[in-house]
Amino acid sequence: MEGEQALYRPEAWFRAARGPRYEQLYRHLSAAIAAGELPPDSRLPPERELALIADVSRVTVRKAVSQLVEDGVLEQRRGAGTFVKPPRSRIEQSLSALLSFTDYMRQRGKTSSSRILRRGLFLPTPDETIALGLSAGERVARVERLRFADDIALALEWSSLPTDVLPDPEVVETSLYDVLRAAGTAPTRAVQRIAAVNLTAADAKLLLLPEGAAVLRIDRTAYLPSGRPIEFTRGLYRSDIYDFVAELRLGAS
Ligand code: 16G
Repeated sequence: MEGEQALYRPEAWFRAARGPRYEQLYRHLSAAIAAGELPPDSRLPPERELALIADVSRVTVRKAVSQLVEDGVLEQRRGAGTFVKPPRSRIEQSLSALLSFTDYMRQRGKTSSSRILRRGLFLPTPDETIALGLSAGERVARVERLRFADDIALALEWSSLPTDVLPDPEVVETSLYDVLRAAGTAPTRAVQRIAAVNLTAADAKLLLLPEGAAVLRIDRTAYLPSGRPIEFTRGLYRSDIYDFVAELRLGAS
């Protein structure tokens, strides 16, 4: 109990001039949960007790705790208290099969959905021009989405395609690959580049993660059988939920 209380004492989390107390307490608890110092199913002290140990007001405790509930790392169980939520099962995604987000989730019996952040025809960036082999003056079709599985925000994706492949980005409602398949322009090969990055404040807000949280960034360039690149998608994927698995064979090149 003593050891447990030390986690909440002001010495453990409060620094003068490092921002509001509720924010510091929130970040501290979030890190303690991520590090396993507060293991799944452990119970937080009741609000009044926690306020006493942490030497803050109950309002401060409530604000930090409700943010963690909103992040999905704590849950309030009626009549029992506030608990660390057990981790979600991880999603394994094969790096050798060319599937879409909707396909992966369907395979796992999950319901996928998307929130469209922006869609339309734009002037391409130099990266898009190179990845898609666009000519000078050509515009690019873009679809920017926040992607959910069973209502949990898992990924942010920015997809760019040549306008003859996707003349009207507005038609992408759920699955981009379903739209391409229907038009006979689904890619058959892709190259992916994977990196670990830290979330900016704006992206963290959308994914309901703390700012700076580590995520996987995957850039996919996908090609038609002719070798023409028709999709460039940059995605940020929750690394606490996703595992990208690659199968390796001796002698294969
Ligand atoms: C996957 C692809 C992404 C593609 C999307 C299409 C990775 C790393 N990325 O998320 O490039 O645009 O699927 O999904 O797998 P949709 O058909 O459900 O829109």
